Amino acid sequence: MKNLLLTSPSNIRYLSNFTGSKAVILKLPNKTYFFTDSRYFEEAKKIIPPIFNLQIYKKGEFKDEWQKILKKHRLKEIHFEANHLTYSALKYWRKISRPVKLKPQTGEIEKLRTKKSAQEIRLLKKSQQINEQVFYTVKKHLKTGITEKEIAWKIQETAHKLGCDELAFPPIVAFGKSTSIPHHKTGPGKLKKGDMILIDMGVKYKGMCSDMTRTLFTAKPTSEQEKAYQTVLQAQKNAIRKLKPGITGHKAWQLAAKIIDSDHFTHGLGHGIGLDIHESPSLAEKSKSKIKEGMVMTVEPGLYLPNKFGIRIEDMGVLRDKFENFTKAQKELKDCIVEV
Ligand SMILES: [Mn+2]
Repeated sequence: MKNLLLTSPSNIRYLSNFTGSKAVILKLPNKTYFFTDSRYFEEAKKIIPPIFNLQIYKKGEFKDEWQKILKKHRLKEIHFEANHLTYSALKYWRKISRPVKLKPQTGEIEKLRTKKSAQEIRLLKKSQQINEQVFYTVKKHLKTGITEKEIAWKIQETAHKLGCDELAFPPIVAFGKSTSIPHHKTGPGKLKKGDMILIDMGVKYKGMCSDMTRTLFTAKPTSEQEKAYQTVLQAQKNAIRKLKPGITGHKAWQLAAKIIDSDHFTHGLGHGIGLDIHESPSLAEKSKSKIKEGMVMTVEPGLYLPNKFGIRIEDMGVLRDKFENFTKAQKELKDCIVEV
């Protein structure tokens, strides 16, 4: 096993439960060090599992502590997290670690994170339950004249009231034509009678993210809209029904892509979710990674007609021998028409 220098907050939290802002883990094959400064001593002592060798240093004395450990283990090289270290931070680490070589790696800890524990699954499900409570509360505020930003703010406020840590990502709220942009930037647009509405939202509860998208109608859908909606819904249901352990991310994507014309389905089918909103595996056209039992993921096909409208329906759940859906929010077309 490699010697790992871990600086990603999510990876640190995953291994140690620590949520403070200042910590570094040095993971060696037979010993794991946890470095934090004296401000976090009390918290670290309480929550860091005993397997960690806790190294508390005073401000300004980290370098000496670090070098002592490198010498003690006669390390030759350490692998840093290429996706989680800035260039200037790397220069610092190289300087204080000399003559030990620093080499990049990606995914060592992320790999462990793909299969969720029973506790993580419980929290992810709970996170999505709260997300739906937020959604149903906010839905009542959909009235003509309200702006996308005001709805986004209601989501934030309601999540806070319901005890969430924070949002999992800034919500996407799109009215009318803006629904045709898959990642529309929530703006000042006002809701008009007849607009379609797309809301993509997620909360963080005890560190765990949720993610859901619903597309709503404020008037009877046109036949084009209805046809598009039923296509996306059918594609999503087909994927949910047929997801099973062992298939590749590509195969999973195809379950929906063969139903929606690929010119209009312009993104992946879904993604792993956990401490981070986007984790492995990727359920996408070019993904060769296999989906496995115990992984928690989203299923979110979409269909976008530029300058007209867009539709996305997103649920999340855990893969057992089949996909167990956490998302209960209604998605049949008749239940997605709102009075504004
Ligand atoms: Mn998503």
